[in-house]
Amino acid sequence: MRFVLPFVRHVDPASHLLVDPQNRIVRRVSDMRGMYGDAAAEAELVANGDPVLYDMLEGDALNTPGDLAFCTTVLHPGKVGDEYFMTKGHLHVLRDRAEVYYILAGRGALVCETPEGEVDVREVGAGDVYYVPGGWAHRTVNVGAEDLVFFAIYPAEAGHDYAFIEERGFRKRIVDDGQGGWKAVE
Ligand code: M6P
Ligand code: ZN
Repeated sequence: MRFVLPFVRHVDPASHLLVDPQNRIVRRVSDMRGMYGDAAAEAELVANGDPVLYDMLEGDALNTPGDLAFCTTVLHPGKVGDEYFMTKGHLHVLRDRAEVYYILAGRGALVCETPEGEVDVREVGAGDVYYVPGGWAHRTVNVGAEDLVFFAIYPAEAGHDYAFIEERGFRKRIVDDGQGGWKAVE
């Protein structure tokens, strides 16, 4: 068995950003075609600048079973129609692998669902630790006016399975409640 050496990385306490990420992934509205409920609003945004929804700053690409992967995600504020900006959401390829989110800034709604039909929606803010058990698809939604920034830690071998979400979506959508807040709708 070979192990990596211990190491230190840095998340800037002011910006909350992971310094010198190994990889950066940017997702725009066009990367999530068909995932928002309002197709016309989605098409209009794509045609008008195709804004960035979120940036993922990934730490060291460790992929040996037993290793942990980590990542800072910056999810910007905004809406597609009345639906708040969100991540794609995924299950883990290895279904029983869990994940921890530490919320660094902003306000979010975390939507978890199982393929069997259970649903769990929580509001979180800076300082909250959110635990995603194995078997739950997870999506993050920015329900605030500022960037939602969170640090995620998960087993390196877990893998991202987007097919389930792309095929049938999440049951709950997080939309503007018309009073500056949010509500979950079917
Ligand atoms: C978190 C972690 C990452 C994930 C990212 C964005 O940082 O869960 O593994 O990639 O959020 O989510 P998604 O992959 O669903 O776009
Ligand atoms: Zn995950």
